[in-house]
Amino acid sequence: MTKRALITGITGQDGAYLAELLLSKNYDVYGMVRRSSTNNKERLNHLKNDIHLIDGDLADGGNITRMLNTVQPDEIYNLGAQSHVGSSFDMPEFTANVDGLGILRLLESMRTLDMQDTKFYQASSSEIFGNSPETPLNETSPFLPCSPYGVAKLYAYWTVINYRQAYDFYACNGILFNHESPMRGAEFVTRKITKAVAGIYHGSKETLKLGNLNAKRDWGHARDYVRGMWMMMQMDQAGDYVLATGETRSVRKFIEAAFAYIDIQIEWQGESENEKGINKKTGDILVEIDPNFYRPNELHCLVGDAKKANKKLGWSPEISFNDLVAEMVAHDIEVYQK
Ligand code: NAP
Ligand code: F7E
Repeated sequence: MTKRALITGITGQDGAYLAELLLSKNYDVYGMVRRSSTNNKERLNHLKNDIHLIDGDLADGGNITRMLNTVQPDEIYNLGAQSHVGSSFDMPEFTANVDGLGILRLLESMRTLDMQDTKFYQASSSEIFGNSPETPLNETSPFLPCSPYGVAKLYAYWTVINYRQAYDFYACNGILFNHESPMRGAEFVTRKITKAVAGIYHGSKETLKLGNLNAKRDWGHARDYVRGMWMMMQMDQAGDYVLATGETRSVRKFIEAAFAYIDIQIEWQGESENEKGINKKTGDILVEIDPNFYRPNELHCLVGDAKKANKKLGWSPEISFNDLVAEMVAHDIEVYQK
């Protein structure tokens, strides 16, 4: 029997990789797409003839109920979100509505439509741990979110658990640490760096302007992480799982790795707002600090422990940090446009 999956956030990085994975497993794939006056379907260009797209928005409950009723999915993957942590400080109410209440709308629609046999995946996030005192972080670590995004995702996390306990839904939280790819949005730090490196490779004289270089993240590849999402949905019982690589690196180290791919060695000079990344060979300034990219509250260090996912799902990441950086820079060099 062909399974039917519904993906919210299908136009995003993970949505595109997940749609690709599910199609390869012969799923019938449906995706919710927000109305936009510009093209928000670029990541789906290669899949557009194989998937069904439905207009919708996580802020509209009636629309969600009608969509679920029409599609009658076997599996729902809720990836839709205002996913930028920095922007969540500027738009806390919008972020709470979509990333928090959006999940409630989906689960309430499932309850109203009596969709007991439909499995539900929630894109939870390592941001719910915030500056937790534990390291590495696992499913039992304390939650101390330190951004409006993290707070909204924590509301969603507990809502999933509540519906699992109260109504016996198969609903799981994938607590995913940062995952990147050539399809990552350009406003996230990794892609911002790899795009700038590609520009410099092609002769651009612009410097790369960034905020806090000392923040550390556990960066994996999105392709590995969507495989983990699917695995969570194939179990007999729903659960909550951390997906992470177990390695952490600073933004500064990511910059060094990305420039190393084009044979540039970065030397750091100066401190805090005056710090600069210099091309060791030529003396050119390539990286500068712009305090506009500092956040009102920073999550300093993330490193995850994915032992539970490894033991119960058999999941482990396959793509290394160096291969991730290489793939992203190579891609941006190839698609670079002035
Ligand atoms: P992304 O590239 O920013 O994609 C977000 C998706 O959500 C886009 O398709 C976007 O549509 C859609 N969306 C935004 N607001 C919506 C609304 N009101 N109604 C319906 N859809 C809406 O994010 P991603 O990196 O693929 O992440 C996927 C999910 O995992 C998100 O929930 C994110 O918070 C979570 N997450 C991501 C990471 C990570 O490192 N990537 C880690 C942990 C958790 P448009 O294309 O129209 O903007
Ligand atoms: O920032 C620092 C910034 O925006 C990473 C989302 O997918 O992962 C992501 O959230 C770090 C932060 O990702 C710039 O301060 C410095 O410490 O790439 P990011 P994020 O905030 O970790 C989690 C797990 C999610 O769930 C989210 O959806 O880099 N940083 N300079 C900068 N960050 C940005 N964006 N831009 C800069 O110029």
